[in-house]
Amino acid sequence: MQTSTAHRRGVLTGAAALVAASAAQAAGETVSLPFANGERPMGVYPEKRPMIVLTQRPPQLETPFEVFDHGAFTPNDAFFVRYHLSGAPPRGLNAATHRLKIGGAVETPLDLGMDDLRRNFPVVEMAAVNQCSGNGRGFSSPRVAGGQLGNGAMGSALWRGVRLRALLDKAGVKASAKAVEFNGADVPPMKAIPDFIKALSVEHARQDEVMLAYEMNGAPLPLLNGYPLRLIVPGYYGTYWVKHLTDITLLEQESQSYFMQKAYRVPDNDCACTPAGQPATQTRPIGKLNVRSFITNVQDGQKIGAGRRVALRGIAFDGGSGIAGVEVSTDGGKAWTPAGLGQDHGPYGFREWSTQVALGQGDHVLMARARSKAGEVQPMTQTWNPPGYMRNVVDPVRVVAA
Ligand SMILES: Nc1nc2c(c(=O)[nH]1)N[C@H]1C(S)=C(S)[C@@H](COP(=O)(O)O)O[C@H]1N2
Ligand SMILES: [Mo]
Repeated sequence: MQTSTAHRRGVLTGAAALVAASAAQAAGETVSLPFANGERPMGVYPEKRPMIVLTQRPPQLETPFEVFDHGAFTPNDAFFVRYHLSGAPPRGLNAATHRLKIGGAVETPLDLGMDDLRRNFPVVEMAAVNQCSGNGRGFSSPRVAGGQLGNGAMGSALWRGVRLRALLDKAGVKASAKAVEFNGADVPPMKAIPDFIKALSVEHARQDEVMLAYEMNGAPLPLLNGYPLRLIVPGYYGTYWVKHLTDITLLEQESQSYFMQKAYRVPDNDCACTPAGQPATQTRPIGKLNVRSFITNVQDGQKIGAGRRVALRGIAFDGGSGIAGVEVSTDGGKAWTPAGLGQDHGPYGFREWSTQVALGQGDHVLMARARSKAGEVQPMTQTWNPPGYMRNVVDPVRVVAA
């Protein structure tokens, strides 16, 4: 998985090369996501195995779902990719010359190289799930605008880097500071298009788990996942995980960024939902991942053997309390039995689960339902919101046993 520097330089030629690469893709290979207009090409991109292409410019790539059946960590070459600005990823990124500036309401502005980060701050390592707010949006009903994603806009990795708090303490956050803004090296193609800038409260930014990562699963970050440095906000949706991080700015007021004030907001109520088809009157910035689970070894529509025990397995995660249990149903949600949980990689990572089921001849509806240690349980019916965020309904997997 380690990428040599020479190879890395070779791929840092920017968007033009990426488009060319994906045009030369896996000779017309396509996949069909199970919703209307779900036909997608597979594309070949630098440092990636063939991925499901949502858009080419900028690259937006989904992980082929079967990858999630192979463990609690998503390999770097299969990890999904999300960008907003058409020129992304930025050109010419190089860990040897990359700078991170910390400024605004601080005592001592900092200008750090990657070596400063590696040498002068304690190393931290953490498993954490990066999931796009719109993961599974393509399944929304009624349908919603936005990228029609299947369930491949998520992944868990072992992130290695430094605690954000260590940098903030070094810079000395002024008592007047309220928010911390994060900006990456990608820039809008035109003045009128807002830059991709995200913010956290100072209080959140100072939490133990918030970090800047330069490694992912034991290798440098792939270019498309934020090389050479990205923000990691365990338990929070991927929108906060700013890639190619260049600037951290302490603000004395709330961030006015378009991506905080206008985009990535959910209805401001307990369910983050509205009646289907209706807009929200009040919104708030999207926050923690809600509890979710997937069956990974059986697909909707699959035939499986009748009358003998067969394995059923998958993954579960939540916003950081950890998974308390996963239950499985083979009758569409009438009866539930607990599954066994796999190794605990920490409260922010994927938790594997497995069990065995025996199915009589005929049609069956399999389901998995996770419960978090905070007491949250996946809902049986889908709530709705205009941008199709935070989907976590229990999904039926229909199988035929024969
Ligand atoms: N610089 C930058 N960082 C970004 C984005 C972006 O467009 N530019 N998109 C965000 C969103 S919405 C998501 S879901 C995650 C996706 O991370 P990934 O591409 O590594 O999977 O990156 C976040 N960080
Ligand atoms: Mo996202």
